[in-house]
Amino acid sequence: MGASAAIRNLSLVSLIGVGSSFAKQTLSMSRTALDDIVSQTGAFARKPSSFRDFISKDQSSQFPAESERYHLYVSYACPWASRCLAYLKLKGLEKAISYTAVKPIWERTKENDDHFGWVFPDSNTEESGADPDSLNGARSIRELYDRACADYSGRYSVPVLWDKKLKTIVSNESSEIIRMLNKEFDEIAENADWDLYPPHLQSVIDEVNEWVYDAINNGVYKCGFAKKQGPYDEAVVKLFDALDKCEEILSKQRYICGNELTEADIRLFVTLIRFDEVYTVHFKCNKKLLREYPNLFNYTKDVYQIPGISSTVNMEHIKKHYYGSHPFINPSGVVPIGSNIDYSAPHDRDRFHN
Ligand SMILES: N[C@@H](CCC(=O)N[C@@H](CS)C(=O)NCC(=O)O)C(=O)O
Repeated sequence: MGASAAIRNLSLVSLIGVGSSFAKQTLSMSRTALDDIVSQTGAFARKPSSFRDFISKDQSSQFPAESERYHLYVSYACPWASRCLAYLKLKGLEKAISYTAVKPIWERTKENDDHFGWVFPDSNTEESGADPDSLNGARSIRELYDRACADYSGRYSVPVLWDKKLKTIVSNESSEIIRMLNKEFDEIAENADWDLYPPHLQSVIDEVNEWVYDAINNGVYKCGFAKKQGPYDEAVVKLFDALDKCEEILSKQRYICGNELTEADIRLFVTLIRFDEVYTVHFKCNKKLLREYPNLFNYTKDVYQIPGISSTVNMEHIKKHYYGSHPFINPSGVVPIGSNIDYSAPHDRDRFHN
């Protein structure tokens, strides 16, 4: 399997200052993103993913690219999982790689402990957009991790890229899964020509990814999960500086790395699409709304309207998840009404030539 035991056996950091008794109980042993809050500083520090194998076009490799061999477990709520789903659609890999979406709100994953996490519905009709795990018959994402690694002690996160043949997890790191989907399946992909990480733009994409990840993708979580004013202040300033920078770049070109769509756009998009409905309120990212940035707002509509992308955005799951799964932020679980923005409305990005 190749993933290092050291990474898997992540030490657990306990939470302090959790608002409700429910949350205290829930989080006392859990291994969720909330455990990545450093108790002394109150800052959110995301831990690395555990399963880091790679599917290769090389048919002699341990995980060769093959049609119908791999399965992707996702949550429509999760930006990291959604970027993998976006690749599945863009590359035309839906027939080759099957997928299942979990229910949006975390539930107890075992009767005899306090962990809350991703679970599957019992039937196809229980939760629109979510399906039972017809492949492995698991009740939770946790169960899949436990099957793949008996002494697993990391987080039970999505996405999970599952190998049906070896019955294990290939990868739970979305930034690496999207690289596999981009090129390794090109013998099978319906849209093999679409390269979102082309050699001539790789250094620009890497550079953009770095600051976008730190300040925006992970930045919203640093704002939302901060337990003290200092780390929040630092993260929120960095976030809006980075959004201002994007706005400036997008006033001159259609996409974030030039006039062609790249990986960096998909990575940025999954955060932007959640911004006004969730991050503004739930994660306290309220210095400005996304729709107050003309270029960023139109850009978000532009990417949303690329064929296949809108099917990866399930706003009901997104809202239910965030507002309903973090009781220490929103103890009542009440979901705010939001502005129900129509991202399929016309945009002005055609003014740039690509
Ligand atoms: N590094 C991972 C992060 C994935 C991640 O944090 N997923 C969240 C949902 S947005 C999750 O599943 N959290 C469950 C948990 O932490 O227990 C990736 O990019 O694939």
